[in-house]
Amino acid sequence: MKKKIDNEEIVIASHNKGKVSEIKDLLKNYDLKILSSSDLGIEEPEENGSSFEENAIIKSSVTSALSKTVSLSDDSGLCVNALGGQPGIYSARWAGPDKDFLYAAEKIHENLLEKGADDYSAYFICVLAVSWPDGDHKVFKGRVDGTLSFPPRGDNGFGYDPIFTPLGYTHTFGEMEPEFKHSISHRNHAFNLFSKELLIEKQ
Ligand code: ITT
Repeated sequence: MKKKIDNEEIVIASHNKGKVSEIKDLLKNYDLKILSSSDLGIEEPEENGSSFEENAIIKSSVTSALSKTVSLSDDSGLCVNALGGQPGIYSARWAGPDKDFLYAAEKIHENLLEKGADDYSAYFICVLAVSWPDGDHKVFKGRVDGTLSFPPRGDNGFGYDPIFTPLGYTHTFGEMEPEFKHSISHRNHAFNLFSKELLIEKQ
């Protein structure tokens, strides 16, 4: 079994500010020095895997090898059932080079309208990968189910949050207080598995 990650440096292998801020918040009760790829000038590796797991491992292993510290990555995305799970691992790419998520949301809406879909169900997936400098790694997966609605609502969160309402709620993630979203999100579910196995809470 892998040693717990405690009282040490950890690099979040991400260039996405929204994600980094959510992960920092989730890590706040642990005795860790948290840096991100951007802080260390580590460039984004090419995400050429064919699954969330493969892409998460690419990001954490490259970052751990370069930083020589433990690295935590997050590969996540929105899967729309009526679109056969798209955009899925291509969620960031659907927003184009300008990372315009209103454009990506519109593209999803257009695709649903073109199909004449009446099923607007969707889910977010988050795979967290932890890599150690010795080459070892572990992955943890979380999911949250919900429904899409258009036009987008709410300025909180990031990415597809303004079009996603989790099951059992009436507000989109974009309308929820960040702390509340963090407590029910796909990222939180993956994080709970990760923290239970590998972290020690501060006394
Ligand atoms: P890094 O690879 O640098 O971490 P990225 O944005 O390229 O950043 P991904 O490849 O994992 O990350 O793309 C995931 C996309 O899915 C992300 O850009 C968001 O738009 C979307 N996404 C993931 N989690 C989300 C969340 O909690 N709320 C809204 N959108 C989310």
